[in-house]
Order: sequence, then C-alpha cells, then structure tokens
Amino acid sequence: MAGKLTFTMIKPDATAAGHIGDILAMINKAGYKIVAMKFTKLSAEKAGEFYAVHKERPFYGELVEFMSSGPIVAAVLEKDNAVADFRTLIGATNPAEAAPGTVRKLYAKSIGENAVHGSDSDENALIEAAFHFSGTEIFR
Ligand code: 3AN
Repeated sequence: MAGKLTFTMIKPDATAAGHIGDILAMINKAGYKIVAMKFTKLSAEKAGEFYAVHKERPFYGELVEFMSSGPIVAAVLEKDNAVADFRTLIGATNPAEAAPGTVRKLYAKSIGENAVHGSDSDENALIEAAFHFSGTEIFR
C-alpha cells in the first residue's frame, strides 16, 4: 500500500476562485486515480488538529484560520510513486518559487494561500487519508 497513495486538499482560495475542475483535471492527466473524494469544510478545531505538526510555527494561527475559512475538496489519490510525483505536480510551497506549469504556479496566491495540499511522506499520506475518510469511503 505504501508508495501508491497520497492525500490532497484543494484549499479555500482555489475553491473560491473556481479552480476545482481545472485542478482535478491536472491530477487526472498526471495519471492519478481518485479513490476517495469529498467537498467539505473544516472547523477551526479540525484544521488545527490536521496541522498540529506546525503548532509552533509563527504562521499556525493564520493557517488554521485560512483552512477553515471556506470549503475544501479532500481526496485520496492512487498512482505509483504517488507522494513524490504529486509534490512535483503541485510545485514549491511558495508559488513565486514554483516551477512553470505546476498547480501552485498556475493557481496559488501566496505562500499561505497556496491552492493545494500534498502529503510529504507515505506515512503521512495514510494518516491524512484516515483523518478525512473512513475505510468504506476509500475505493481501491
Ligand atoms: P507544503 O504544503 O508545501 O508541504 P509546509 O508543510 O511547509 O508546506 O506548510 C504547510 C502549509 O503551511 C502550507 N501549505 C502553507 O499553507 C502554510 N505555510 C507554510 N509556510 C508558510 C509561511 N511562511 N507563511 C504562511 N503560511 C505558510
């Protein structure tokens, strides 16, 4: 299972700007199969829990406020080398440094409001998928 799955969120800035369809199309074109997906909104409490690893960072409060400010698309994606290839597809955290043609270069506004989330390891992909989806909501 490890290595085949990653977890993503289309963040509130990108859903508000109408980029859900374009971003999902990029994900499909890159060879990912969507095995779980929901359009939902995180409470501040849930967003805080999801980003707990960043609790000590100066931007934590801002991040939690932003991630609970509007609806998101949460999804689990399947493909070989899922985590690393997805990080390449979305580009650098700061859109100013993201490579041309990446999701963040095309759709992110700033380092804080950066359009999409992508897991940073196989271990976190499974933890993050389980945070948002029960076993019966993942179809593989
Ligand atoms: P990535 O999302 O590329 O894995 P992380 O894990 O360093 O980046 O950061 C998690 C999230 O925290 C980012 N997606 C972004 O929304 C926010 N973030 C990171 N760095 C900053 C920053 N310097 N200022 C504001 N928000 C930030």
